[in-house]
Amino acid sequence: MTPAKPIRLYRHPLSGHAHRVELFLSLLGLPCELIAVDMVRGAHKAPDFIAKNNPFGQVPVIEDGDVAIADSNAILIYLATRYDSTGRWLPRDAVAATRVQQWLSVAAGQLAYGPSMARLAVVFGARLDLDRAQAIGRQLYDVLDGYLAERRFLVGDTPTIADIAIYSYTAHAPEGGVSLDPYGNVRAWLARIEALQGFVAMRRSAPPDPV
Ligand SMILES: N[C@@H](CCC(=O)N[C@@H](CS)C(=O)NCC(=O)O)C(=O)O
Repeated sequence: MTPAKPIRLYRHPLSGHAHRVELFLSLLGLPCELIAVDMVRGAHKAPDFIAKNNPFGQVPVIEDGDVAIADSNAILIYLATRYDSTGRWLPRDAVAATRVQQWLSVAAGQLAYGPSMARLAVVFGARLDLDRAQAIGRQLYDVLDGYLAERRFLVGDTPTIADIAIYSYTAHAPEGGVSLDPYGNVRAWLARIEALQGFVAMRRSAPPDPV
């Protein structure tokens, strides 16, 4: 199934949350229109943007016809449920679907409060506890590296939206001073995602100066 009109993705080019949606749209081969949200000028808090089912005024948001959806993980669920007829990206089996959700929770938890926030501090100068964010990142990758030692993807033998949700901020973790050098299994998993047909990268930001 394909949408009648291109899906509109409201995003910022340096947002990993938005990138995970852009990546998944591309992997599914769905037509889309990328719309830049001028976050510097506060366009994400404008009433018309909040009115897109987006109560927190954040990117990303998609519009698919008259359906507007905010929150990157919610968008991944929507796109997989609506457009992936194979059921590969979001398995229907109860246990596999639950395992996917487990990683979506990590994406909204440790990944958001760790590598994503560390990058927010370093790249965008956000005033937050960088040491704590970096420590959460290292704890996350200590676990993830062990988990991936025997696995090609996070759930099952083929990629799911769990991999997409964890990918973007992990690939860009070094920009927040969370090095992936110690984590060979994580780096091999990133490479497997980057080898998928339809992969699109997120623009890199300069890594922090070494301390
Ligand atoms: N839970 C949201 C988080 C999205 C998010 O944090 N977006 C950031 C940009 S990466 C944002 O819009 N920040 C502005 C704000 O929170 O006011 C999701 O998964 O989409």
